[in-house]
Amino acid sequence: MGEFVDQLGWGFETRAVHAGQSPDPTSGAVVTPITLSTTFVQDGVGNHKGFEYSRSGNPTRAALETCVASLEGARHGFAFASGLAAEDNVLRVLHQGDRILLGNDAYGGTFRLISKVWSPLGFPWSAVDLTDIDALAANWPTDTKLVWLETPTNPLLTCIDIEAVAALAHERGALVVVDNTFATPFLQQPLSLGADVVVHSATKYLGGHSDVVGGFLALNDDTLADRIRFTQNAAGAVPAPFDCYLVLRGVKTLGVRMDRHCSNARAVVDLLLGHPAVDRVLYPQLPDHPGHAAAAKQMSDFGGMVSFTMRGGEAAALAVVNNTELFALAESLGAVESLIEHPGRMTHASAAGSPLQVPDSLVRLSVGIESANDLVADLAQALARLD
Ligand code: P1T
Repeated sequence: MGEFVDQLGWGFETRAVHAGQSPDPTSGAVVTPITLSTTFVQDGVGNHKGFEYSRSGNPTRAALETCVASLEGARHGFAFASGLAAEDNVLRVLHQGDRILLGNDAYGGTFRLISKVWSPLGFPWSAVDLTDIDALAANWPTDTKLVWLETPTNPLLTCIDIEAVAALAHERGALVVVDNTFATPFLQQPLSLGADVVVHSATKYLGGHSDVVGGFLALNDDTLADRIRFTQNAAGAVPAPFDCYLVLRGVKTLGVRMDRHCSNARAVVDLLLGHPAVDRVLYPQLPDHPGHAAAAKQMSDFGGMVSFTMRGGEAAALAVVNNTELFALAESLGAVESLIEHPGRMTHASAAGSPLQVPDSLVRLSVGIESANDLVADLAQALARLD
């Protein structure tokens, strides 16, 4: 279940629509059925059609797992009830005393999971600058067993050289987990760059419509996959069949949505770059952006997320997020509708006072797929209303 071997050499968009999905043999239905059954009949003990009980495996989930694994170029895919459930599951491959290195910019919930749930259980962690490979090599804690990296990061959009970090980590005996939520497999395939595990919040671009919470792990190593499969079933944080259907449906349009997210983001960046109220624009395509070279090397485009700091500090940032009309003030990202938020008070509030604290003048945009002109006009009016 959830295993993918690319026998046909299909392109990305073809796999997004078809991998793991073929017309239902009983009815001819073109769309993968939502199989609600929790249990599956056995002809004799242990003699079944591949499914026994829906926590262990479910046909709708298997279709999703096969499809997203194929997009990541992975042999194995595992779907979870949320991005954090997927993250929690991968951390369970560690043993007490194993150190986790976390990039010094990451989703606040990932920081919270590692520092407030796993650390008290005996898993030390350190926040590190993953953009400086020489410093990382020189200061490498010898008990490190896992490096957790996001690229681009949430919310500063710093890009990390996956190949360089993976080479160092493997030389020192540590696994590399890449959170590919912001880039998506359409723009970046971390396993091909040496990562061991890819993690997703499927709630974001994979689902793409702000109507489902989900998570995903993709990987190639068979032994590691056996451990993940075991804990997926044993700890049981699996998604419902309907949620799997929603993510599967979203994934079919991932490529076309990402193209529009990227071009709309560029239009928004052009507005922000010239604006007197804006201090710094953070977007991986900009030549002076931290990790621009890594992004140019490992991504096929630069994504739909844009962050910026305001010259007027936190007050100005809070005013802008209140002033937009089309950009909705809300947490989350990666869906068709544009969102705006204040990371310091919202998504990254749990990182306050930590090495992952974000600037209070920061605004984060998830640029949707609406008409670019309307998005630019909305931001322009929101900025113009500042005094
Ligand atoms: O929300 P959940 O599906 O559990 O995924 C957590 C998660 C993991 N990784 C990244 C990079 C994320 O951005 C998230 C969730 N992020 C938000 C809700 C947000 O607004 O940033």
